[in-house]
Amino acid sequence: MPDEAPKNAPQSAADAAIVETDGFQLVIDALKLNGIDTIFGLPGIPITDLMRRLQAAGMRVVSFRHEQNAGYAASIAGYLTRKPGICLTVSAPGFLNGLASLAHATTNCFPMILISGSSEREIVDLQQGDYEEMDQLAIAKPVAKAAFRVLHAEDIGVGVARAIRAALSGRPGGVYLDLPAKLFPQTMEAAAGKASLIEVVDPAPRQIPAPEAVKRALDLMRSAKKPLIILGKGAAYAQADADVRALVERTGIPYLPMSMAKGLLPDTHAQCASAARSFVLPEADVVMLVGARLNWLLSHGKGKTWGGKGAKAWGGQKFVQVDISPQEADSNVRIDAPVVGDIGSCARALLAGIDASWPQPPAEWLGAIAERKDKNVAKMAETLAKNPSPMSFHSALNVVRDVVKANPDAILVNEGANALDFTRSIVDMYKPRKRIDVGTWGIMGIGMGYCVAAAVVTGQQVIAVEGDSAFGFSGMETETICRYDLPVCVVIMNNNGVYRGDEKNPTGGKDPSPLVFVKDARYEKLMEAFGGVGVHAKTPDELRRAMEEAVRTRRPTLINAVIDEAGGTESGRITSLNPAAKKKS
Ligand code: ADP
Ligand code: TZD
Ligand code: MG
Repeated sequence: MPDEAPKNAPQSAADAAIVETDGFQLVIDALKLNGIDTIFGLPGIPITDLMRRLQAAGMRVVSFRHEQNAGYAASIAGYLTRKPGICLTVSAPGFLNGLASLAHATTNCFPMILISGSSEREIVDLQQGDYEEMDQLAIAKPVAKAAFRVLHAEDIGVGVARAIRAALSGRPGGVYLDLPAKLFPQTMEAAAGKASLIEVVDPAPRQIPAPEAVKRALDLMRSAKKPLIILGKGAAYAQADADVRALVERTGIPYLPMSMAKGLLPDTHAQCASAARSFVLPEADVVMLVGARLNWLLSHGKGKTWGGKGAKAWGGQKFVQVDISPQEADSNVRIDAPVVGDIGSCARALLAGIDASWPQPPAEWLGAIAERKDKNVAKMAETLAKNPSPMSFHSALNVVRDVVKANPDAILVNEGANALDFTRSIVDMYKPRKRIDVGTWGIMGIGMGYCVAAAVVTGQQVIAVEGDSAFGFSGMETETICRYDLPVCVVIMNNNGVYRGDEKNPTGGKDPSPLVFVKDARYEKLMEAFGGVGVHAKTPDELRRAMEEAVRTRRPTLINAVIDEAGGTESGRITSLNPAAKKKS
């Protein structure tokens, strides 16, 4: 009875699909419109269908075994790509599992969006006991750079746009986007829905530094007798690699890379002062920080590390700080020349003021550094050449060092205590953003999530060097690595425990020490359980063969490298922060 139908009524189910859209589709369309192509998450009520439909819409959807790992994956995907990494979780418990990664992203200045489904607002607010009831928005706020909730389908475009802009602009960070279950089935007219979406224009606007700030910084650097540049992971994130390198090379100033800035210039660069770190920090007179904060990782710019007489005394250095956050300067010590802007714009502005008349640093300073470097490198070479049985951290990492050198495009994931500190100092990096690790907090648990994300977003071989304790935090994701058939080679530095494996229960009781694990655990069987390759490596030769094979075949591989259980020290290299170790010393 076509005559009786209203004029604008759909003629068929297919037509109805064309004129109407729903909340699910609008979320997908909003993300796609903004170039999001990968989602890390874990399904369940109310986002199961969202994950299915994201995949159906052509997105890469990577499904994890625990939300914390999906979240860490999203955070590092954001760091590696400068697009917000997306983590999708269910409500309350899934959201809470993802929350650690949201806080981690904010702390490390990584752009990430945690999107969680949530329960019915009215019931949550009256605390009437909904399924997975929780006021997630309120809980996310203190650890997020920004947090938003969308209640109506027509606001999805704005909600996603605001989340993306908040994650990427200025100092990047973690953003929370709360999507209540009721939002997804809401329908609206498709054309109006499409018109409501926002493609974010210039989400990370350049920030040009003020000319007078640039001049102030250059004048200070020029006057230095013992200048030093410190490169941080903000500089690596900025992807202004050529300009940062030109800044270092044209000034001729020695530089220290922070952990994740290793490789921004090759660690083998003549101006790299890593091997003389404990000499250059207290000796330098003017220090330029580029995308690095003066937090605990740099002893807050004070104390003995910096030549201060006393734990909190200023060492007398002057500081230039190049950073996108105007609030960062003076956080710990006086910053004499803050340069506020994005690293690329700042590096270019500084370079414009460095001409042929720029004085190279005094030969005396460069010579003193070279001397320390040579001595320390020779000492290290001697240690690396030893071949004890069982393997030491050094003899095992000597192999990793060679394999990374032969595969400079591989991404190195690293966590643990001794397993972290030794790797950082022994394994040279050759290219930018190839080393990803525990970051600002020194957290355990980033390992397998980082491996998955690095392999998925870059397509490169991933090599993870993991403490046996560190690995345990995310070990189940070896299944994820196998399921997606990712080129990940995990090397566990297995010393039977946290820091070392030889601690005893002081009471002589049956329980083991809280710091040790099952002796000689066969972690490699975990990878075998899911169809990957497992190797038990007791010598450097066995380790080398297994790593070379993993890189050649790109198969998921776990190598259980057996390390002397008495080889580590408590807290790795950060004994100064450990009250127990302090007491002992
Ligand atoms: P590291 O741990 O390597 O020392 P931090 O995480 O402490 O590095 O510091 C990174 C700094 O880089 C932060 O202060 C952040 O504001 C800054 N930053 C991040 N992205 C940019 C950018 N694009 N331009 C300038 N500064 C940036
Ligand atoms: N929990 C979290 C989330 N982060 C942490 N940093 C810690 C606990 C404390 N911690 C460290 O700082 S390192 C470490 C823990 C538990 C593990 C060290 O043991 P490992 O490495 O086996 O990973 P080594 O090589 O044995 O030192
Ligand atoms: Mg260990």
